[in-house]
Amino acid sequence: MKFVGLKTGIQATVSQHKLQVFQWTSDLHSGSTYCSTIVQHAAVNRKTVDVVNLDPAAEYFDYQPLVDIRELIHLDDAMDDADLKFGPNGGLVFCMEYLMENPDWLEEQLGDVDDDYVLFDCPGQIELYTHMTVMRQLVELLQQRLNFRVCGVFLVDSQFMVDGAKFLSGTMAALSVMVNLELPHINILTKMDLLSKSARNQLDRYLEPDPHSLLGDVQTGSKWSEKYHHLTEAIGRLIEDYSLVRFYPLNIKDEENVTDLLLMIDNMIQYGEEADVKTCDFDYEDRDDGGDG
Ligand SMILES: Nc1nc2c(ncn2[C@@H]2O[C@H](COP(=O)(O)OP(=O)(O)O)[C@@H](O)[C@H]2O)c(=O)[nH]1
Ligand SMILES: [Mg+2]
Repeated sequence: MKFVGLKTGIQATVSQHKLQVFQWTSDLHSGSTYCSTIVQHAAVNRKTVDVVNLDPAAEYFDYQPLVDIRELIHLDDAMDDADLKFGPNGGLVFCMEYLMENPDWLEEQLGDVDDDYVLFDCPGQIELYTHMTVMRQLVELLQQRLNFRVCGVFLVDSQFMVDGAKFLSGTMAALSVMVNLELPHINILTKMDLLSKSARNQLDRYLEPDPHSLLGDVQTGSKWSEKYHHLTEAIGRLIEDYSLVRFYPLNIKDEENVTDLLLMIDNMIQYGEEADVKTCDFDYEDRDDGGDG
């Protein structure tokens, strides 16, 4: 097996039957670290995970990319062009659309990815995932033309989730992405290693969200929160009643934590289900114990 995957991310695998997984993460700065963590973790377990860099503005990452969008187009190409004159956000969207206009390039660069497990390290701009169509087109390309099995991995910085209002807004962002992409999806809280003990305790209260507990935190006594109290309450209840959004806290320094996460993703994309059982020949030592066995 080989594997394919993404940051604001996509994780994808391919099997002999052209099963592929796509891991995809939208986040506030953790995506490339996530990808290299998974690559290193896989290597320790003697598995190969490839990473495709899809961030046209990437300056640094700690893995050897299988494919790098910057070889097709760099953000600077869109921003420096005298005719295009894009700023950073428009330029980024232009680059992603340019990629979608060149699917042959991506296919050729990926090469023969049968059985591969690939991470697609995506740019972090959230609008690409919440309401634009370009990432959805990319997912469709991977699924339909390249036969990947794709899973969206949405990375949210845990440091931005430790108060009630921020947690609600992070949850709504995750929900928008889930609805827009219609993919098997996992939400990850990153940088758990950086949280203080009290912040971690605060966050724990939200991981099994109790809308009353959230609301208690959101009510600041401001005019705004009084006015929209019922709306906030309704959103909290909706999220809880329908188990719409869950978060997986990830500490990249905890091997077991990473293993559990990968197992969860493997289950979602049914990775390994078609793998053959490995057989191994043993040389049994001659036993001359004279027994009857
Ligand atoms: N301690 C810690 N630092 C992290 C973690 N994830 C990212 N960082 C740091 O945050 C910065 C940005 O991370 P990066 O993965 O490049 O973000 P990207 O822009 O989304 O690709 C880097 O300095 C990383 O070392 C994490 O889980 N723990
Ligand atoms: Mg990056």
